Amino acid sequence: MTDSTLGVGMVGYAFMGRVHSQAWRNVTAFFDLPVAPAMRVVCGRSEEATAQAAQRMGWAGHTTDWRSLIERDDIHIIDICTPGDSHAEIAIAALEAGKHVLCEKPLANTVAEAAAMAEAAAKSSGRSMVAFNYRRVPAVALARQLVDSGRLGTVRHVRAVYLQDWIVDPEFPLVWRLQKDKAGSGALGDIGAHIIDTAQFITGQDIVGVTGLTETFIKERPLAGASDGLGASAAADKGTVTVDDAAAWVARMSGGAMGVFEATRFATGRKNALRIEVNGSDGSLAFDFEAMNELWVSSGSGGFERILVTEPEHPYVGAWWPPGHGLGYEHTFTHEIRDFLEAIGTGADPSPSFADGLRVQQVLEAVEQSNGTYREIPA
Ligand code: SOE
Repeated sequence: MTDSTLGVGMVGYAFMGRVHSQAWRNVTAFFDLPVAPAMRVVCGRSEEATAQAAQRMGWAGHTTDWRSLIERDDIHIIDICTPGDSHAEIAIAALEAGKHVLCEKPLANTVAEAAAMAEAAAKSSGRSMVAFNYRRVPAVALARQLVDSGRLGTVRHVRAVYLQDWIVDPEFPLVWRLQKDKAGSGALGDIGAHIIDTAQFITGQDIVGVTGLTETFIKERPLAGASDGLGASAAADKGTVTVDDAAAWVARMSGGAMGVFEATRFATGRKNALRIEVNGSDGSLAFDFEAMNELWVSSGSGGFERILVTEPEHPYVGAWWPPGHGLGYEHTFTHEIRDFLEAIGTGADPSPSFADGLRVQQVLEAVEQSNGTYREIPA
C-alpha cells in the first residue's frame, strides 16, 4: 500500500451498491489516477447479507454500524448508496470527520437536509460529490463539449424526459422508492433529478423557475417483502403509495432557454429512456440512453446525423475498448469514480458538488409546490 491508497467504506449494497462496487473494483484497471482506492468495508443492516455482499462484491470486510466506518483511520472515503432518508445523517457525520463523501442522488429527501449537507461540505476538509452518473455517459459529455464550443449557437429549447415502466403493474409492491419517508419523492426525485442534472450539465444553464404537475396513478399497492434489485416479493396486505408516479414541468433556464421535462415510471415499454434534445440557433443535438453510444447532431439543415461515440478521442472512451465496441450503464459509474478520485488526488473540487445537489433539490421542491398553480378549464 502506498500513501496514495485511499480506504473506501461503502454504506448500502443493493442495486446502487452493486454498481458502485463494480466501479471501485475496476477503475484503476482502466484509468491512471493519482490515488488508488482500497475496498475496505461494506456496511448494511443485516450481518449475514452484508457478509455475503462483501464476499461477492470484493470488499475486504463488512459491518452493520456505519458510525464505526467513519471512526476508522484507514477509511478515507465514504460512499453512500442507501435510500435518501439516511443520506444527510451519514454524509454530515462523515464530512465532520474529514472524510471524502460520494453520495447517491438525489442528494437528500428535503431542501433543508440538502442545505445542511452543502453547509457541512463547505466546512469540511473532505471533498464531496453527488453521484449523477449520466453526466459520465461519453455521448452526454460530448454533448456538453459541443454546446460549450458554440456549435449549437444560442440554446433556446431543452426537452428532457426520463421514461421507465417498472411499476406499471398495480400489483408491483410498495418498495422503498414508493414511500415518501424513505425516498423523498417518486419518479420526480428518483429519475427527474437525473434529467435536471443532465440538462443543466449539457447546456451550462441552471433551471431558474418551474411550473409543474405530479400524479399518483396507483394509490395502494401490496406491501413489500424481501427485496430483490428494484423489486420485492408482494404481501397480501396493501399500503398507501405516498409519492408521485409521474411528474412533468416546464422551466426557464438561466441563459434564456425554455425547458420541458417529464419523469415517469408509467411509460409502458420504456425501460430506461433518459432522452434529451437541445435546440440552438445554429444546430441541435439529441440523445437517448437506450442507445447510449450514439449522439445525434443537426447543423441546422438536412436533419440529424448520428455520431457513434465510440472513438478514442471521445470523452472517457480511450480507456476502454477498440473503436465501435461500445460501453454500458456500469461504465458511467466507473467514470464517476474516476473523476471523483482524480479530483481528490489533485486537490480539486469534484463536480457535481453538494451545492449543485442542493440546487437540484430546490428544483424538485419547486415542481412539487407549483402543483398549486394548476388551473382547471371550465366545462
Ligand atoms: C430506478 O428508477 C433507477 O434505478 C434509479 O434509481 C437510478 O438512479 C437510475 O439510474 C436507474 O433507475
